[in-house]
Amino acid sequence: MEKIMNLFSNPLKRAFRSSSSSPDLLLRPPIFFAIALFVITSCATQQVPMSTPPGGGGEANPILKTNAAALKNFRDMRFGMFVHWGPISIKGTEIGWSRGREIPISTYDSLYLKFNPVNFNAEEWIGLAREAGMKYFVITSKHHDGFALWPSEYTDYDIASTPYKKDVLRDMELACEKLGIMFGTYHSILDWHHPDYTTRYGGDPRPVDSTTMVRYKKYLFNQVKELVENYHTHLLWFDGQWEKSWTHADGMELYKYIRDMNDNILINNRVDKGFKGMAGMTDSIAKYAGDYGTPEQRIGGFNREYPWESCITVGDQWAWKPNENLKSVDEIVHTLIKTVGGDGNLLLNVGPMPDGRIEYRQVELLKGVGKWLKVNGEGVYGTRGGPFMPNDKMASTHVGQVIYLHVMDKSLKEIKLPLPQGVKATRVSIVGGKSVSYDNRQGELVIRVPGNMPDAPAYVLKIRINRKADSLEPVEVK
Ligand code: H79
Repeated sequence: MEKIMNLFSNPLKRAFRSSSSSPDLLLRPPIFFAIALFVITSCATQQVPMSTPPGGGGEANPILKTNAAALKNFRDMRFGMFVHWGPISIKGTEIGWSRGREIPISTYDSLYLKFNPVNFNAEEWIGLAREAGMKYFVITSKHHDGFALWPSEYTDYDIASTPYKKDVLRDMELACEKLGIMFGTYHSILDWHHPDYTTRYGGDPRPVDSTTMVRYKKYLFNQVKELVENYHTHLLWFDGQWEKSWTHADGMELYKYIRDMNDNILINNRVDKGFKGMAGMTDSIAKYAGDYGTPEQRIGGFNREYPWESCITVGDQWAWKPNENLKSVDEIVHTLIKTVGGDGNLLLNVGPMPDGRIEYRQVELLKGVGKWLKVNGEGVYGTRGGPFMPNDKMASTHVGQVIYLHVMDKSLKEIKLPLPQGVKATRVSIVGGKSVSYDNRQGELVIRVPGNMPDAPAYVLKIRINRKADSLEPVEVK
């Protein structure tokens, strides 16, 4: 975003500087201003294209399109922190899913009476997200277990009824605002705890009455309104839309309800029924509501048409699990590279402990990713994926006339990249460092990798070419 803002504001600054430093400003003919205005507006429109995104409110709301500016901002951020947290962290089993399975329902539903995260410090969490190079934050305001992480007017099954009592969601919202991280909320549509929700799970014996879904929807909409109006959530990450209790019409209605309250909010595709399987994309974007696709526990396929974000855990589980197997810094960086190389965002999940702290091992892991991004973030933020499609050795991103080649396979001595006729490199360097030697050959660019590359999960080559990189068709590299 910073980069884009700079591109956007530089011509303005230049124009204002040259005019304000001139004593004869008022004597200049109007043509000067006309030219200046033309330069400003044409630069701005060239640098920040605002084409109509494909998503929106679904077939019931054909003119309600995804907010293009909000989507662009979201895509430019590329990397966010997902947090799954609640009373279940006391048991260390999976949030939502372990209710009535590993943990008996009555035990699960009483855990909140012991939830007392005395070491919780929102600024530590958000500060860690920032140090990891993340630009946005999404917290489970409510998971499938129905517990509300804020003092909700509409239920007593919430943070206010715990021994801790304090409004942790408010703290997170304020910490995000203070530290410049976008605040978002994960909210489960299904609610296996609520009496009016009409699908039961985990052997829950309560009878269902299909007419009560009307009441449940009211409850859900009211809680969403609290998140929008009282907590200023910028992103609603819905989940649990797949059960028969929730319909396509309900999805479109909820999408419109939110956009009518605040047009800048982004809403994922799980608000509606278009989301199919964990590949996470929407079948018919015009039919179903949602602004972007949500591949889960996998890197999405290369796709520059429909925006997407992969959500992936640092360990095996969404909520905290003691002694969990964690991924390595290399694995996370490679996952990020392949994701942005496919033109997606990465929402990396951590599960804090029941006392409110994030486990030391997870902290170290995130800091390691941040260290890499501090050097190489130029090739991540504000970029788009391609033209070289991601594989296990490398992935690419681009901005303007620059292609960033993220190389994960450090054994490569020479890299051959296919380029169309007439497209040539004019400079190749290591991001933040020295030039690299290369040859423009017939239909390919050959880069000779220097011997002493930095010891990092990947290195990034900055390849300047003689035209805009988004004019190149995506291509596979061997
Ligand atoms: O909130 C996280 C998951 O709880 C939720 N979406 C992410 C963001 C989710 N929705 N669907 N699924 C997860 C797939 C369900 C997988 C399951 Fe299992 C297999 C449920 C029970 C067995 C693995 C083990 C996941 C939960 C327990």
